Amino acid sequence: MFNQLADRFDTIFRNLRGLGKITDANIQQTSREIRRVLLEADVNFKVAKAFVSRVKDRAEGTKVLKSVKPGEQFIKIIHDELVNLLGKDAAPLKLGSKKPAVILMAGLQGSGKTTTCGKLAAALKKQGKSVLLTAADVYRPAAIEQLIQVGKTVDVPVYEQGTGDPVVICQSAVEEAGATKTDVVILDTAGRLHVDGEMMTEIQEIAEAVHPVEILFVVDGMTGQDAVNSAKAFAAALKLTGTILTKLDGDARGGAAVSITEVTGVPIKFVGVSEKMDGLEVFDPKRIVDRILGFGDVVSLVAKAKDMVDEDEAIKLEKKLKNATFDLEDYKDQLKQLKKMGPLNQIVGMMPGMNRKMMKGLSLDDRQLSWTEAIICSMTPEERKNPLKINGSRRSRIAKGSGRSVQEVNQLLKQFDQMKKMMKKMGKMKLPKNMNPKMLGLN
Ligand SMILES: Nc1nc2c(ncn2[C@@H]2O[C@H](COP(=O)(O)OP(=O)(O)OP(=O)(O)O)[C@@H](O)[C@H]2O)c(=O)[nH]1
Ligand SMILES: [Mg+2]
Repeated sequence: MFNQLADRFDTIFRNLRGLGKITDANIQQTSREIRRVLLEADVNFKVAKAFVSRVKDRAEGTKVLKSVKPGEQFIKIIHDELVNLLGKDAAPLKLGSKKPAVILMAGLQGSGKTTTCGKLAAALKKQGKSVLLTAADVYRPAAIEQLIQVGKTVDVPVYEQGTGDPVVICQSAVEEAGATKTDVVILDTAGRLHVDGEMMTEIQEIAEAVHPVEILFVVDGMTGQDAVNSAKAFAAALKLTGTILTKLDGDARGGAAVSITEVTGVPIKFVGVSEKMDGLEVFDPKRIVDRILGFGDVVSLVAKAKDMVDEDEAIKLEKKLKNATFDLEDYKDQLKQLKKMGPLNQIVGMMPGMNRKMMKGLSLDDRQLSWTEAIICSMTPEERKNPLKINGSRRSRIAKGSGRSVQEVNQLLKQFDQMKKMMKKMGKMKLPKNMNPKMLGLN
């Protein structure tokens, strides 16, 4: 997500960092570059213009500050203004106290509403809430069946009446949820072309009939400027409370994300990052900007690790690390956990100091994890406990058993040895914050 923006800002910053002082010429040049980067990333031109002028104003103010590192100051200004542009603070769902809380999903055809209904239901369920999904898309033939499937996947009930009146269906669903003391009702509505006045009227009627606490505009993040235009139309028709940007796992240039908050006046609440039901992330402007600007995103990384890694296991592991009794068996378990967290380049991209340029030099082959695992699996339990025992003939046996080369076995053992030494030194070390690709034998 935002690869292109990240790369470009990286270059601008590299030039800025070297500056001994900020001059008018620097400010002019950097402003021009930022404007170009934003436009190339498909940021709305009005938004880009306003942004650059804010950055310029503030940078001109710092000229007189004669700070020690003016370049760094300039970078901080860009950082802060980007955070402001993206909405400043994370905006969680506000479900209110009335039960059931109704969430209405609105958006263009194919924007990801039905998928996102499932993702939200799964997330709410994880928080201990009961959820009822509602099939209010009665126009597209397979829409109801699709939501039923989604409901099955996340194990949440689906309310449907076949092809009735969507307003009535939504009202009945809310009544049903009231009777069964369900916490949240999520309404999956039909996709519409925003020029379609009839469909717009229908969703307005639904909103009036069931008083949603959240009206979420779901928009395909890949569509760039079109996303901004449709956002305007939906914001005019409905009292939106937030936006969900989907498909940011693709090669979205990020322009929609950067422009849409300013255009709609409502925060981006979540972003969709995969087709799967766990592919929804809370949108936190500061963390996203840190990621774009290559400052790392430890919070997301830890949140991700927390979700995926068994807490007891993590505590056990931490103890072992502290006492340096960590062996290859533990290492193998650790690789398994890491594999669960998702593609490596995504994870490493969240690490502080690991910007995309640096990652390019790193061979982040997910298969590497499996190969390392295969090598460890070919060792005897005794060897895993005590890797020092693994002599030349054992090494070639392990290589044969795992289908990898002796060289790779040697490399793994060497890295593991270095890692243990490092752990002894560090003594007090917390995972996963300090998890670093070197330790995992990835470079
Ligand atoms: N890669 C990726 N694909 C997504 C994401 N969200 C949705 N999709 C895919 O986008 C396509 C459309 O998603 P739907 O959820 O059916 O969209 P919809 O808005 O309900 O579509 P209509 O009901 O036709 O208006 C599906 O193939 C989804 O799998 C996402 O965050 N990432
Ligand atoms: Mg749908």
